[in-house]
Parts: sequence; C-alpha cells; structure tokens
Amino acid sequence: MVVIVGMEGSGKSSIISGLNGRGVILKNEEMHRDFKCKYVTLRTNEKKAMTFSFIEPRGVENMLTGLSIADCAIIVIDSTQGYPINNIVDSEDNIVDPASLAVSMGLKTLICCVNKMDVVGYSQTVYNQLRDGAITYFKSIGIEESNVTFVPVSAQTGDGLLDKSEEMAWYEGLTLIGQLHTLDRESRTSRRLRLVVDSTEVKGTVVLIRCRVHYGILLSGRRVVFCPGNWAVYVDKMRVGGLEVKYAWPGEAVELEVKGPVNEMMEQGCVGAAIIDDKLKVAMGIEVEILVTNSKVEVTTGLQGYLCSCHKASFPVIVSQIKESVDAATRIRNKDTPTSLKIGQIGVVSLTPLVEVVVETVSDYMSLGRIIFCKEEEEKKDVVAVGVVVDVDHTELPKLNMEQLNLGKPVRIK
Ligand SMILES: Nc1nc2c(ncn2[C@@H]2O[C@H](COP(=O)(O)OP(=O)(O)O)[C@@H](O)[C@H]2O)c(=O)[nH]1
Ligand SMILES: [Mg+2]
Repeated sequence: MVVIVGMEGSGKSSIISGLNGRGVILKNEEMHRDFKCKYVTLRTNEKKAMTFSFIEPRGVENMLTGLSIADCAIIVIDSTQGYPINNIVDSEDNIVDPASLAVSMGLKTLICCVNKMDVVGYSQTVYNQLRDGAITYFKSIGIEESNVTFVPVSAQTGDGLLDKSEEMAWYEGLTLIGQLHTLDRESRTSRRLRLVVDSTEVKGTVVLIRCRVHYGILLSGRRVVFCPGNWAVYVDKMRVGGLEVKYAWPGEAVELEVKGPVNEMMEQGCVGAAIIDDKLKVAMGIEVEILVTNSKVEVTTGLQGYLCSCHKASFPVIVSQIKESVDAATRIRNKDTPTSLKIGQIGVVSLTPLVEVVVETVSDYMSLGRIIFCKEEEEKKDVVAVGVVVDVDHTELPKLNMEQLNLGKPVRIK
C-alpha cells in the first residue's frame, strides 16, 4: 500500500491518474468506514506485473490514518514551491508536515516526487535546488538521505511517470513506476497471518466477519483465532468484493462466513492469526516512541487519551511513564528522564491500555505497530502525538482446546 501525501494542489490526484495510464484499475473502494480517502488499486502491465494500492487521504486526520497503513509514502512537491517548510504547522500550530509524520510513524521508504517539472521548463538546476533544500530539511527531522528517492515528474504531460522523459534526459534515475517496482513486495505475504476485524454480523445461522488481511495469506477452510477474546472460528467460505475466493492476500478486505450460533460479537480491532502456528497476545503495557504534534497539550505521566491505530478505531490508555527523550535529527535516545514532552519533541513513553487490546511492535508487523495518540474520542479527534510501538508487555494465550475447534462454529476459549 502506497500513501500519497503533499500540499493541496501539488498534484497527488494527477499523479495517480497518470500512473493509471498503462494499467488496470482493479478497485476503487472506501478503505475504512470513517477514513476519507481515494483508494485505487492498480495492476501494472510492465514486464513484471504488480499490484499497487494507492491511498490519497483527504485532510490531516486522514493523512495520519493513510500513513499508518502504508508500506511506502510518496511525498509530492510542487516544483514551483519546493518543500513547503513554511507550512509544517496548521492554523492552530499543530504539526502537519507529511515528512515528519511519516518518519515518526516508522515509514522507511519515501519517494519524493518533484511534480510540475513542465512549469519550470524541466530545469535540472531548479530540480537540484529543490532536492538539496528538501534533503537539508529531511536530515533535520531524522530522515536519512539514503531512505529517500527523488523523482522529477510532470503529472500533466506524463513525463517521468511511466516512461523515461526526453525532456529530462539529464535525470538518470528510475521513473516513478520503475521506482515503485523496486519496493519489496514479498514482505507481507511471507509473514505469519494477521487479520483485523472491521465488523461482524449475524445473519440467521450464519456469522459474517468482515476483516482485512494485513500479513500472510488467508486460506478458506482454515481455522483462525481472534484476540482479544480468543475467538476460534472455522472459515467456511470467504468473499473478496462479493466473489467467493480460496485465498485472500495482504491489503484485501475479506468477508468470512462462519456457520453456527454466536451470542457475543467480536469487536472491531480484534486481530486474527492462524491457529496452529501462532499465538495472539493482549497488551498489558505498550512502549511507544512518539512525536508530540499538538501545540496545546504536553505529554506527562497520568495523561489519559485514546490510542487510534489503523486496526482499531480507538481505545483508552493512560501515560504511565515518560522514559527518555529522543534527538529529532539523529533519533538517538538521550538517556534522560524528562517530566514532559512538548510539541516537536520525541520521546519514549509507556502507556497502559485501559481495555483489552492487541498491538504489535512496528518491527514485527509494521502496520499494526503504528499509533495516533488523541486527547478526545470525539468526531474531530484532537491528535496529541504520533509514533510507533517499540515494545509490548504481553500475557500469553491460554492453551487451545482443539476439540472445541472442531465444532465448526465460533467458540470462546476460556
Ligand atoms: N502544469 C502542471 N499542472 C499540474 C501538474 N500536476 C497537476 N497539475 C495541476 O495542479 C492542480 C492540482 O492537481 P491535483 O492533482 O488535483 O492536486 P492534489 O490536490 O494534490 O490532488 C490541477 O489543476 C492539475 O491540473 C503538472 O505536472 N503540471
Ligand atoms: Mg487530490
């Protein structure tokens, strides 16, 4: 999944349409119930066909959700403006800079697309100036030069998107589609299964579980255990986009059909794994590395808030300890014990969840280990900080009773 971010009008939508020029749009769907974004799945017909899901979020809150689920971010810069360093905060002084947010959420692969090169006459000098300016800024916020690839393009003329641009013969790098093809595509399928529940519905004797595959490949006819709750289900049938399938791949929204009566329903945010080869764990304590983005709220011990991550709308947590601050440019821990963290500061913080929840560390399952810390659970979330889960204190799942699992209906394992 590729999230495309940048200033309004920088050309994000135009770039997605331009990339579609030589491919097939497979799906155009709403990603998440409350997530306002354009979501386009594209299968390229380059030599090596590949499927990409592009997410173009609308507004800051959706940008955070978009960043939290993506493997890679394309940051679009308008060549007539350069990296908009003057616009890294919003009207309320909260940090809204896509690059700071992306790096704080552990996005390692950044493609910086310098768009509208036609407007500056495809000038190499202008491109180099913009690139150097952006690199200087990126270094100051902890993004290593080697983690960013710069690609000059014009979404209007198509230069640099799919084919090498004759106008920019001076550019020796890959086109944008070429660059996307270099992304590591295997990392999610080769992992152990992780599904996230979006909703469940009981239709007569049939239980439907709507979820999204984040890692691994889900097979029909397999058993899956969901946590919290330790719900074990047998997947009788499954559908992707209304069609019955035998396999579901990472990124796909899938509807599982499970026969049998069920009284309690699984909650949104429950995480599923393959029953035999894996254990699911409820988090007792969560250690996070966060960037404070809110100009009005300081993070102190005892602060209560809500943790939002892509897989769970939100759940209450309390800050139990501020462990260390982190240097923004080097990302090295300062070995201090600050009493609070203010806007722009990065720190390692311990959180105690006030409900049962499953989270993963960002190093184990990247998209399940990113967090958005909010003050209110209201409609308009007041974001305090964003970051990643670096450690989780777990309790183990009780031993599974395999006889119960053969019933072919959901059972709650005590
Ligand atoms: N000249 C020129 N205009 C562009 C280019 N890319 C986008 N635009 C224009 O910039 C405006 C904003 O583009 P859009 O894709 O909607 O930006 P978004 O808000 O980032 O999605 C539109 O009028 C586009 O036609 C480009 O490469 N060259
Ligand atoms: Mg747009």
